[in-house]
Amino acid sequence: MSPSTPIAFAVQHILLENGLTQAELFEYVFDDTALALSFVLNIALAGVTIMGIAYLGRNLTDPRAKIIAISLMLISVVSISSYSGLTSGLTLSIIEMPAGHPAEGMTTAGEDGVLTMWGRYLTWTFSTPFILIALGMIAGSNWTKILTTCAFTIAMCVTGLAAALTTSSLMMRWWWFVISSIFFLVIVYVILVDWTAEAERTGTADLFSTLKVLTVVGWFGYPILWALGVEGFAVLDVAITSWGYSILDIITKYIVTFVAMFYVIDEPSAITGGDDYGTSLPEFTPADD
Ligand code: RET
Repeated sequence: MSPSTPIAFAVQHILLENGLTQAELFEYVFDDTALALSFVLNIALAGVTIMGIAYLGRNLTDPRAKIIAISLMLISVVSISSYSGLTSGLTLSIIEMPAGHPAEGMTTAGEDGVLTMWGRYLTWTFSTPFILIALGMIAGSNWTKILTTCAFTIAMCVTGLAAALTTSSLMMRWWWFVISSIFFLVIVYVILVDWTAEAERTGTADLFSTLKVLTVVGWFGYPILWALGVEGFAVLDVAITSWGYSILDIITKYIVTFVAMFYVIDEPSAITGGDDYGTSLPEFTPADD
């Protein structure tokens, strides 16, 4: 079967090129206790968060409050899958860096190349839209803006994946990084300008400003870590980079989730949609046949 997209082709090519078997990668992860812990801690936290939301949200009745709670839960559903992929060695590869890269010529477990956790970039494609759906709904924004940020975060993550997997040229790796960063700035703009103003009108400004700081500050950490980590200037080693991402994930996912969830469970009027929410013709009662 031929791959349908250039990204799929790149992933397939790199996987075939990678000399280590999945079992060897699995062993490599568990030989490095710090690296393994950075994955396993997140599996545990995602599990606790999923159960926490199920418990806290058990009495929710309002449809809007429920959508927010489900979006929050889906962030951790993606996360537990993402970290299971990394832990099992399924979404890791040893990738040779292009000429001129600071990690050029490095070896990992006897193989030429550096350990690349490409599963992270892939799974952010699925988790970050749920963060933005929850934030946008809390701000009281409209679906045009919410879906715009979702499209841009998907574009940001896929181009970030391309940056990590490009082995042909150093310049092209950074070019992908630049495109991804531009998409990222679109999201930051919507959060800081549009949603901040909308949250003020909606009456959720207090909660939104806490979530905004956690999200914007936390999200800026990812490109900084990418640039400093083994993928970029290689100032930080793989285990430190991995811990960095795991800590950022704790802030941008689990802490954001619980801050939002504790507000939503009271179903304040600034959050709720009422019985007619989602009906195309509110107060329309179908006639009996
Ligand atoms: C990359 C590298 C390319 C440039 C930029 C990046 C930004 C990544 C971000 C990730 C956020 C992830 C979250 C995950 C939670 O599940 C891809 C690192 C701008 C902002 C919040």
